[in-house]
Amino acid sequence: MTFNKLFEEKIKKAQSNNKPIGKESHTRLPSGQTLTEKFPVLDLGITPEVSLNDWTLKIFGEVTHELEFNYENLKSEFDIVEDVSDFHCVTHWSKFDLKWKGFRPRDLLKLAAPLEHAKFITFHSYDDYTTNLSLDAILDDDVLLAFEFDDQPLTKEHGGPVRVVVPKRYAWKSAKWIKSIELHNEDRPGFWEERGYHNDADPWLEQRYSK
Ligand SMILES: Nc1nc2c(c(=O)[nH]1)N[C@H]1C(S)=C(S)[C@@H](COP(=O)(O)O)O[C@H]1N2
Ligand SMILES: [Mo]
Repeated sequence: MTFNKLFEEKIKKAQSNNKPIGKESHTRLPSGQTLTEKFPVLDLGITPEVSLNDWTLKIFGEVTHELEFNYENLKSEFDIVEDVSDFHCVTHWSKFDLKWKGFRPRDLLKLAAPLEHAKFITFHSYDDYTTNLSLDAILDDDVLLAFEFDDQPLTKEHGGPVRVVVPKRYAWKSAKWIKSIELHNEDRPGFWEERGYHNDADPWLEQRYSK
């Protein structure tokens, strides 16, 4: 079987796997979290100025085809999907029912055709922020490259023109101002992961900090 087939099977599995990863049954609000109505802004304090017209996204590293997209390419090649999901920040606030619209990274990755040993990714952002995940973690239905929030263009405070949303992990894994996705065969800690945050960041397992 070629790896493309294997990768497509991974995606199929991800499609039927929409539960939080930590627990089979769980409360909607993970332990240690408090619900907020507001949508706080949290980042390193550098807000990159990138317009949707100038924005590009690269996929590089352990892939068969390194690719570069702009918004027009994405719109003409991939489905635009809407998803409503919850958001859990490690600083203990959670927000329910955030309405995102965007592209699925797995659709882009399929075109890039990850090499067989590529098991990990790094999101690189325009503010030089990075965060890492397993490749599997970003194949789920609810993982988006979002350009709209609440039916409006994503504001730059929240990561516009385009950010990542990974609802099943603490929010620091949801890279704002996404610039590129790098695939690796070995895991590489990102900005917060190097500074003591947990590598996996499952809110239902309270994976806040590494020991
Ligand atoms: N590029 C980038 N993405 C980032 C961050 C950052 O500093 N830079 N901060 C992370 C953290 S710690 C959190 S809690 C969420 C916050 O997203 P929000 O500002 O939209 O609430 O973005 C994450 N994504
Ligand atoms: Mo955060």
